Amino acid sequence: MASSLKNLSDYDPATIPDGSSMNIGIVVSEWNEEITAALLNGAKETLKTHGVPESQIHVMLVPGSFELTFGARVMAEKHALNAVICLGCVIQGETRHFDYICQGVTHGITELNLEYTIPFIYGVLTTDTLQQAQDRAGGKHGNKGDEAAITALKMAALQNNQR
Ligand code: DLZ
Repeated sequence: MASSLKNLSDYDPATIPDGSSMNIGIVVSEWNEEITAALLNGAKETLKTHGVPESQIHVMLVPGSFELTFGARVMAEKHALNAVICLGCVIQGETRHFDYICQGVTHGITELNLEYTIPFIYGVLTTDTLQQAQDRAGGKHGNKGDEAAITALKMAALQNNQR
């Protein structure tokens, strides 16, 4: 199976760090809300499954995926966090907007990872169709929100272990 088609919710629970002492930010785009709400739900449930209390999960909404970078920066400045998860969904339309938004948010999140000492996780779906997004937001390919939450826990633990 192509790696891009692996089930995004598949992981070995034994390898996931305990999140009970972690504070995690989640920034969510309101564009394609049906999809991003499912990503948010997946991320929150996965964090809670691995011990992060609801009170230590901080959620912020932003208008679109392009705004995820700024939202994540505000989140990092406002709370003492171990990681920030960025969730969005960009669907290819008939305009070049898709390319610009994808490039902008990818570059922005990369910059945050270089600038700050906590990890910023890329949980943005970039698909050709709504169906492909649905398949990756709790559908037949799992949920990218789950994958982003697992990545956040692993990266936060990696950083803690280096201190
Ligand atoms: C403008 C726009 C378009 C056309 N498509 C999407 C999309 O598929 N997914 C998404 O998250 N946001 C989209 N946006 C909004 C931009 O991300 C941004 O909010 C606006 O360009 C304002 O900066």
